[in-house]
Amino acid sequence: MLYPLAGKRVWVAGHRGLVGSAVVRRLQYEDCEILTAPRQHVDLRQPAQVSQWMRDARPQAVVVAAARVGGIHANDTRPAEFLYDNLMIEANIIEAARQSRVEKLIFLGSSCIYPRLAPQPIPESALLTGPLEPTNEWYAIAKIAGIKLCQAYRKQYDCDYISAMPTNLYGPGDNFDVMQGHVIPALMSKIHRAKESAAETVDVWGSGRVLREFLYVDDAADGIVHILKHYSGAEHVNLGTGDEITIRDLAELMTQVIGFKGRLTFDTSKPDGTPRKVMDVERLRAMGWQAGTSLQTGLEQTYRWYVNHHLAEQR
Ligand code: GFB
Repeated sequence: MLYPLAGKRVWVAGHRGLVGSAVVRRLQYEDCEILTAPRQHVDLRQPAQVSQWMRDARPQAVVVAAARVGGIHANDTRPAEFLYDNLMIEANIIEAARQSRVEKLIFLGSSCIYPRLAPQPIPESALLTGPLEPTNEWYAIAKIAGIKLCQAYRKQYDCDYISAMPTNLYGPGDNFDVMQGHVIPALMSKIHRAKESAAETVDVWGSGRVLREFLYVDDAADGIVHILKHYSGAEHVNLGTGDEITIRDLAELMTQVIGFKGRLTFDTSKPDGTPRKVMDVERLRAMGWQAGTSLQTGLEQTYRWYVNHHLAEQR
């Protein structure tokens, strides 16, 4: 192991989000001290607040899980927020980490950093080899800048900062808003409501023919901790399952999990986004890690959380 976490002070930036909260859950199994920054005191887009927090908290390792995120519609309609907020968050954390001599930092990006028509499965080497998918190029550019910041700080300052690129994530703690969320939480809300109101149809965006890869968030957190401990290199590492499914098959699987008996309709006035996006995960497998939760099990666990926590808290 290159970087044992035992006895370390580890800051999870973005601890209330989907990924950050899962990383906090996962780190409880390491013998480390978990640090989280209260949102009301630290706006991660403000450089002075971030460096002050870092000086006070003195983390030795940092997981950059904080980001402005959302599904295809949110990305497509709020480009300035997705570009500005993500650039500021990552630049502030990485520079403050250097100032405070953080030993190890892992920056989290996304599979949308790759060209729209990248070879499939997508190897890490496909970065910056072609044009991006227009619906999420703003987010992608910010995440590519994050990878480059880690590489630049490694090259110029010898900082052990690494990057991991998770594929589309889902699970407990996701954003279930039907307009802003990603496909799994948005469809879960829609299909559940359709079941409750005995509606006959559910509207699925796009053609349903595009392919996506999905990783359960607790698997993602396990992979992130594995990479943090075992990897120290300039190139980013893909984090996924290597499996893919069409949006139609995903939606059908979700109707079974949720118990909805009606029909699916496809709204082709909504964007499809990238036609296909499955990661080449050989580098991660060579490090001795692979995902353990099947899509069916992950969806069942997410649905249970949605009903027992998300809906229960709204009542
Ligand atoms: O998850 P999603 O919003 O993001 O959409 P991307 C995936 C696919 O599901 C698209 C379709 O083809 C959508 O048209 N889809 C079907 C739906 N029904 C729905 C629905 O009700 N809601 C949503 N949201 N989609 C994101 C990027 O791209 O991937 C982010 O925008 C990020 O920046 C993330 O990189 C990993 O997979 O297209």
